[in-house]
Amino acid sequence: MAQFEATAQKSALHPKPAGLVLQYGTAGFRTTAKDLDHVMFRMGLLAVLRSRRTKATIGVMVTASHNPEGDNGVKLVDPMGEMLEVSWESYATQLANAEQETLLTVLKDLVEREAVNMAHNATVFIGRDTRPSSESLAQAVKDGVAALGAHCQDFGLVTTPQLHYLVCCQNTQGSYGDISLDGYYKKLSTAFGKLTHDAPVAQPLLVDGANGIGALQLKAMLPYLKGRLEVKVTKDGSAGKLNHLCGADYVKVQQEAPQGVEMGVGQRCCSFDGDGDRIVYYYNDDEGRFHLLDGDKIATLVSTFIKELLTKAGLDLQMAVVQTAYANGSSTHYLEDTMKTTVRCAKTGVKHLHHEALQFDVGVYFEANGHGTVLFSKEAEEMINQLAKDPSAPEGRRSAAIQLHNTIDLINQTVGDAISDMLLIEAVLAVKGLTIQQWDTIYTDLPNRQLKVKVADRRVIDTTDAERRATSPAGLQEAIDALVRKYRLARSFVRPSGTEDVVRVYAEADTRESADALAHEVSLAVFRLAGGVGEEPKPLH
Ligand code: 16G
Ligand code: MG
Repeated sequence: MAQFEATAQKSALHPKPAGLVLQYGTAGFRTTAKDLDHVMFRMGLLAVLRSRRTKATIGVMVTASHNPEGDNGVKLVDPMGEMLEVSWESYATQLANAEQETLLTVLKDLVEREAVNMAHNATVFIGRDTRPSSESLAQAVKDGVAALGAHCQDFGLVTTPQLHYLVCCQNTQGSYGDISLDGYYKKLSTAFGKLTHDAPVAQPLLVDGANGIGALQLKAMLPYLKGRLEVKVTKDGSAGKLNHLCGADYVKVQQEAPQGVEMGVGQRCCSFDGDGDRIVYYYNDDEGRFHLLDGDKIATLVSTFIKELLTKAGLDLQMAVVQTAYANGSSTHYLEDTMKTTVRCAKTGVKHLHHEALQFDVGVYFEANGHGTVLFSKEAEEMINQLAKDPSAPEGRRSAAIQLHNTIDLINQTVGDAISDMLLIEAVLAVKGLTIQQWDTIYTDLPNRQLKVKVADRRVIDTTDAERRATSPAGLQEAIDALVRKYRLARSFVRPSGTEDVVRVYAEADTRESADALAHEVSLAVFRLAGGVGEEPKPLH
């Protein structure tokens, strides 16, 4: 235990601001960068223990995703590229919040409870986004890893999904792909080339990189896609702030194009978020109207494509689309009633969707905000690969299986990946010969609005039914139900944010005015019944 004494001493070089208490949120810790140095050091420690416990490499990503540039955060990546196991989140919280004097005890308890063998080798992969604070915070992670005598490999500036990919490659001894960025570029670009081999090259795509790491990584990858895909990258970080008036979250929440981007009429455009794990598409029509194609439209496009291939291949595999309460009602309706697809609703947060998607042979999961991917079970992959290789299979079935095989290679199954999703969408559009306008008309979104309300303590709100209903405070759900009844095709729910100190409100209805009015009225109900602070919410119009 002498090792722990030394570790605790080194942690004094990364002091915790007295009294600061942070919660492990939906996807790790996130707050102003200046409050995170001690958290990073301690997450370095946690990653080492997790690595020893799982006997595998663990990833640590320094990023605050779509948050403002001055924030930062940290996400841990488990052995197969999944997010940190939920049961370890409380260890993370305990470590992050321990005062200097108790850190040693917290460490020892964890090691004992999880029976971590401290003699075991440990490896930690580290990645970071382009925030000015990320480099020194990544250094704090490294100090933590070193303090427990473990080895770390720093991949520098990478997207979150790239780090997930690298961790998965490492722990599968390279069978998921080569353990390098070059391996990532090659795997995806080769699959894209094969999938779109017989399709014409489309008009150029305009990509808003949110002034972040996604832009840098996409640019690095473009040479590999030469002759197959034409991309123009804007908001590439050469001017302008990270996520400021641009990026996937801005476009989705504001329902407008990134500021200062020249979009041609009808031009296909997309936006990444600050760590490259979300994507949304959009275009302006010839009347100057903005059309957003969000995660729901992406899930619809991708699941339809895969379903058609499965049918052509004659493979009887169970496919489902997993959404959250934020999914536009029209998308759920279309998937269930027109496409006859199984749809499931999960709680917000990738870990919940991912978990639900694993229940199916093929699980397509997307949050409306543009985070998502497709998971294929081992058995599904094997069936597809066998058929693709079977010379005696009828040509039509075999070629569909080959296309499915290429699709699997193009998808980053570890986690939602803006670059991989973009290539998948581009491939589907090219193969099916669809324009973005045609894709958009698959169904029409119900007008919707998202608002946030400040309350004294957002934990007073409890939800059930995948966050679609509030069970506390008393009377809130009844109030929402009564408001929803006033409008046509209406739906609304509220939930405490897992990343910000606010309560989120969602509403949709048949018209823009109704959706906005309903969102406002529900905000007022939250403000009054759940301890709102500051000024009462004002109507939108
Ligand atoms: C995190 C989640 C994202 C979710 C969002 C909700 C991951 C990797 N990311 O960014 O999936 O949509 O939180 O934020 O899980 P909220 O709780 O503040 O609404
Ligand atoms: Mg993100």
